[in-house]
Amino acid sequence: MSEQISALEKAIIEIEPDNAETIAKELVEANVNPKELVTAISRALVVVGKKFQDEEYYLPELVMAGEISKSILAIADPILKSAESGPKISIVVGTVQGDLHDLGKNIFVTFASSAGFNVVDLGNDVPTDTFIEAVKNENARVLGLSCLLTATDKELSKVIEALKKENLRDKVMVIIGGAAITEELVKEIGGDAFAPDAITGLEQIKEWL
Ligand code: B12
Repeated sequence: MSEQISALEKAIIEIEPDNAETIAKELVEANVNPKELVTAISRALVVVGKKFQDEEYYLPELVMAGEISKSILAIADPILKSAESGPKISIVVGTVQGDLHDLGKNIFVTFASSAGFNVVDLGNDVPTDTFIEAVKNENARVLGLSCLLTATDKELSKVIEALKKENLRDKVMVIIGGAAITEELVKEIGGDAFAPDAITGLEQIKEWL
């Protein structure tokens, strides 16, 4: 079993979707420990993320690794569901209102889910009220906002102001990513961290919690 786990990690790292799916199916049939499976995906994604940061891998590999992980998680869904135990830390994520870009946010969602977080993905073009409702309902510890258009960056301040108004600002850490975002902007509008990429974002969240 541990050899197969290593083979699965290698297939993700080397971006081999067919191979990864075959191994994942075998592991599920062999009743793999779900925690071991998720940890393996996570470890592989960390390696892929490092390769991306070191410019050994580029965007297509990052996207593909995310897709492969998603399909493995889908294959493993039955055993993952049966293994869910105890309260999980919730992260609410979405792309701000007016912005339809969601590829980067989706990569982050895959990475964070693979790391074992309960990720509530609100999709794209998300109005402020929807973010606020979800933070409340999910008792979220982290709110992840994605924004790729300079035309929609005012939406970020709207969300942060609404969190303050609802007395939620102290309860939730706000991390923001996307092509329109800079560290300075995040500071200026009162966010907690800028995520230049999904892996760095996830590392920051793990540091917080
Ligand atoms: C693909 C794309 C599109 C696709 C989006 C498809 C989709 N489903 O997402 C389509 C064709 C729909 C599109 C439309 C438009 N686009 Co466009 N698009 C892009 C493009 C080429 C790539 C974006 C992308 O997916 N990158 C890949 C992902 C993986 O990277 P990423 O989003 O940055 O995400 C990473 C990090 O930022 C971070 N991250 C992102 N979000 C989050 C969130 C959290 C919580 C965390 C932790 C991390 C994180 O992690 C990710 C992975 O590491 C960019 C160019 C660019 N350089 O970004 C333009 C770009 C963003 N688009 C642009 C524009 C102008 C538009 C349009 C207005 C064009 C038009 N005239 O219609 C429309 C707007 C539509 C709308 N209302 O949203 C401009 C924005 C300019 C600006 N400063 O405002 C850009 C920069 C192109 C340019 N140079 O002009 N676009």
